[in-house]
Amino acid sequence: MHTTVAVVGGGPAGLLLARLLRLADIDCVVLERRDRAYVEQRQRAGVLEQSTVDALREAGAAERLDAEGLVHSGVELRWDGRSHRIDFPSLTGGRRVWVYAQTEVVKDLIALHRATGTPVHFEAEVRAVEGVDTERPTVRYTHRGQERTLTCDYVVGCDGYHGVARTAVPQGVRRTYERVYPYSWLGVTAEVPPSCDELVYAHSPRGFALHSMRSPEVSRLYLQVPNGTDPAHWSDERIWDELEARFALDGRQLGRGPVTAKAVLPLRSSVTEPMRHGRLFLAGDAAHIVPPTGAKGLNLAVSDAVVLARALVRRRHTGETDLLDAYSDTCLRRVWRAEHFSYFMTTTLHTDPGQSRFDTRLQIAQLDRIAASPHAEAELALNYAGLPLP
Ligand code: FAS
Ligand code: PHB
Repeated sequence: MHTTVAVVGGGPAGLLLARLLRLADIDCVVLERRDRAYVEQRQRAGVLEQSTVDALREAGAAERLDAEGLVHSGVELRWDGRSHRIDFPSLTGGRRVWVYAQTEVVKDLIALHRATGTPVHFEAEVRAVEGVDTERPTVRYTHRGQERTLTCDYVVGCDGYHGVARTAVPQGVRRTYERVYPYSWLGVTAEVPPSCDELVYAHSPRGFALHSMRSPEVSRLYLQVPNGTDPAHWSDERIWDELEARFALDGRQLGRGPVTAKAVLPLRSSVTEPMRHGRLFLAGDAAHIVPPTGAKGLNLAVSDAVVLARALVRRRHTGETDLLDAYSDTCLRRVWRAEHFSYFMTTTLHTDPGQSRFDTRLQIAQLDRIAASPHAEAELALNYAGLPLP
């Protein structure tokens, strides 16, 4: 088989890229190693920044998002017995965020591909990406037990942190920057109405906690736990007791209900440069990972897909490769901004097991500053609601 663009990975980056290429009549094939059910139910991100919502609308993939997504105009910070709400529109010129789970974004994109016939092959595991320095790269994969080969004009690695595409960038060319955090998140889904209208990020001597949601009936919560934590050691009662202690909701009880899912997520920052080598492009988690404290992971994947699609369309329509040649630098400027913001939110709000009382006072001083300074507040709001696409 031959196609113009071979897309490795059927997560948000790969599925949106394929949708944008389809709209521009550029043929592509998506190869996804998992089955559709697995990809559609995999619990991940929950917050879409303004640019992501705009991009999904332009891709014709936002009908359900606009009908069911929860529009949020701010977030609440809690620390040292204090609470402060950050308003987005007034600080960002009208930008907001939407709470709409990544699982739903993926379902919406897959439904569009099934309706329009874009070849998205599930249970198709890519084994190797070769010839990226030639004009005809080759992707070798297995599909339902059969060894197969796909040649293409361009190959895009959208295969996440554990994917293979990144390894097609020669060792001597590839630069990796990485930081592993000394704590993880226990992510919890519970059949109980959220106890708050907007997200609450809590700094506590007991550890970080985040109250998010999936719908008016379903809460999504996170709490900082030691690396290597076994979720089986966290009963529903222990989860709710610990969350209540960390949120310290003055007088307000945290609504409790059955926990329907719980999993431990290690926190990591990672960037692979360059995001392009020859005919190979990297997008999304295949190129960069952020700790989810800043809610940037999914949004960066969308941004990469939009920038790359724009470049491939320009190449198709004009023969110009200037946007393709600038792809890596264009994306990395936004990636590193998001990396810093995610690092800032993580290190300001989490209690490192070994941190001193001095470190804790610095965190409290930083949070006090955000509450006291419209400039510090605006910097957080602009980063959280998301900067305009490049
Ligand atoms: P993805 O990892 O979503 O998709 C990559 C796809 O490639 C997968 O479907 C995989 O099966 C496929 N693949 C891998 N190797 C392949 C191969 N060899 N052949 C074919 N296919 C292959 N972000 C937030 O903003 N908030 C959160 O709360 C949050 N929680 C997260 C929890 C977890 C457990 C993880 C891992 C990530 C979380 N993230 C969160 C980040 C997450 O949302 C990612 O940023 C987002 O999924 C990135 O999308 P993609 O780049 O498409 O990568
Ligand atoms: C989520 O709802 O899953 C979520 C929201 C905000 C974050 C991380 C996760 O920072």
